[in-house]
Amino acid sequence: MAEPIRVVVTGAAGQIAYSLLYQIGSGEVFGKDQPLILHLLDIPPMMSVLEGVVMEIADCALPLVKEVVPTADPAVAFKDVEAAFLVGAMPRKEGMERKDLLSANVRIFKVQGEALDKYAKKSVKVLVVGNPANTNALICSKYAPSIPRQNFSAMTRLDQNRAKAQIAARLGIGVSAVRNVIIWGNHSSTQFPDARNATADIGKGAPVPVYEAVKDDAWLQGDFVTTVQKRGAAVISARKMSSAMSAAKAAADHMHDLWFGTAPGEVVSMGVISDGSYGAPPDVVFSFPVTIKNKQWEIAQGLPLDDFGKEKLAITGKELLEERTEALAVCESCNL
Ligand code: NAX
Repeated sequence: MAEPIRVVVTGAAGQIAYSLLYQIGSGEVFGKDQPLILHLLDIPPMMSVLEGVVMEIADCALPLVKEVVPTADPAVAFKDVEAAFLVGAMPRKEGMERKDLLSANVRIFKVQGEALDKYAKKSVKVLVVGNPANTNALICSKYAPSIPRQNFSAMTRLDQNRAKAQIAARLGIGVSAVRNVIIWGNHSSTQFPDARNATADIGKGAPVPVYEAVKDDAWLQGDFVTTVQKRGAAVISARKMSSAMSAAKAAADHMHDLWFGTAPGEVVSMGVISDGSYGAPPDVVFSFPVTIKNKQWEIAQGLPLDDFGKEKLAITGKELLEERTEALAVCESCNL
């Protein structure tokens, strides 16, 4: 059997981690023959809750899990890790301004960036889930200069999975029959779920473009987009808690694809450092369609983007630039 790899999950006492840890431990992310040492980071007041999570992992009797390291110390949490799920973040509290939220998170992701820089393997793959995920990933990478910027990504896979499920339901087909729906931009309500490049296998020979199969451009550019953009709020309103099971599944999908690559002809969406492709602002973490090979992503080039799409990309790009300006101002004003 292979040597165990060290994998850290932050926010490990929270609700997303509660679903995610089982998926990692059961081999769904890194493979069924990859032993694991799980590092679980949370804040000091959550240590007793974390103890319960550790007991449950033991009680799952997962053969791949060789050791569990619960801690409140980033130096321990990030030591020699090869994969990092940064789930823990400061949640938005009632009456909190975006500025305050950004400021609290800049501090968290600075500390974690520095700890990754100092203690993690240089090849570590870092997935940021905690919101505002794109800008948190940017800040984390800024404070980890010895780790390639390529190795940081932010999660928009939940949005992609939501978009895919909406189209499959509309066409009355299975989710795996829908491919290449793209999420552009920020993981926020300005994101652009785009079906222009997507295909659907509707059981009549080769897959057809989703626009042809749905035959309702107004829906694809209207209700479909807003449903995906507002899905998180809809789940909160129904469940009184934010998406957790689906968020954990998406985090597992994202890291799995980083590890094992994408299928031929398939693109997946993730927030990665922008090189200005498709007119997106450079040097923000922007969700693009990517292909992955040998654990490296590449932005898929040359995909069609109409005027409607370009307009949507401009809106979400502008929001990311504003977030970056505010986050960097926090770094400066606090001498971080
Ligand atoms: P919970 O509040 O259930 O758990 C968060 C955990 O993080 C808590 O246990 C908390 O103590 C811990 N934490 C806070 N600061 C920490 C720090 N500095 N170091 C380590 N741990 C720390 O939230 P949960 O529902 O699990 O959501 C976690 C994050 O995911 C939130 O920021 C949320 O907004 C974000 N989401 C991101 C999504 C995405 O698609 N990118 C979708 C789902 C989710 O909304």
